[in-house]
Amino acid sequence: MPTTTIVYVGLGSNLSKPRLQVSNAAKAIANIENSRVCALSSLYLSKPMGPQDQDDYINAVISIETSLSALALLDALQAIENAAGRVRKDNRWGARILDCDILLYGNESIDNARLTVPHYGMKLREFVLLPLAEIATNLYLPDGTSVNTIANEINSNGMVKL
Ligand code: A4P
Ligand code: MG
Repeated sequence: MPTTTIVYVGLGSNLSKPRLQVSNAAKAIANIENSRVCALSSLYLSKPMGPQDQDDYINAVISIETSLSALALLDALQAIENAAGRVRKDNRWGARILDCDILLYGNESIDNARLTVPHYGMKLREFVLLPLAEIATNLYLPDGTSVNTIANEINSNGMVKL
């Protein structure tokens, strides 16, 4: 029995029917090899972080149990983004069809050219923390931070749970 790891993935979309994009992404993630879905949060409607001349986002967090390495999982998630029609542009934090970010890979801290885990922005984003706290009661980050504590403290910024 290979070792498995619990992974949390943040999903976001604000183009091309975002609700459908996020639910299709969850279905595609359920089909990743050597992995199974543990939980999917509600969908949330959030104000854009970054440039304001873009539509609101649909966000969610999904947890999976996987025996894939973090980089193999990143490859699988990027293939799902590409299949959804994601075009990578230079405009930081601009509109996108689908973003799949690895938030947490077990209790590991990873920092290499392709991957930074925990995700660099997760502690500051209501559209990550609130869906994460919904499906991960009593979760702690590798640095010992309680997800519930920071989720309770963050400004929800008008985000709506759908
Ligand atoms: N990469 C490094 N670490 C990771 C990780 N933990 N998970 C690398 C996934 N990828 C990671 O990613 C660029 C490179 O980051 C990848 O090739 C991978 O090797 P990308 O998806 O092409 O770029 P990006 O997501 O546009 O960049 P960035 O700066 O990470 O964007 P953010 O920070 O994700 O912000 N507002 C709302 N309300 N909701 C949103 O979801 N999202 C963004 C994007 C902006 N505003 C938003 C939202
Ligand atoms: Mg991304």
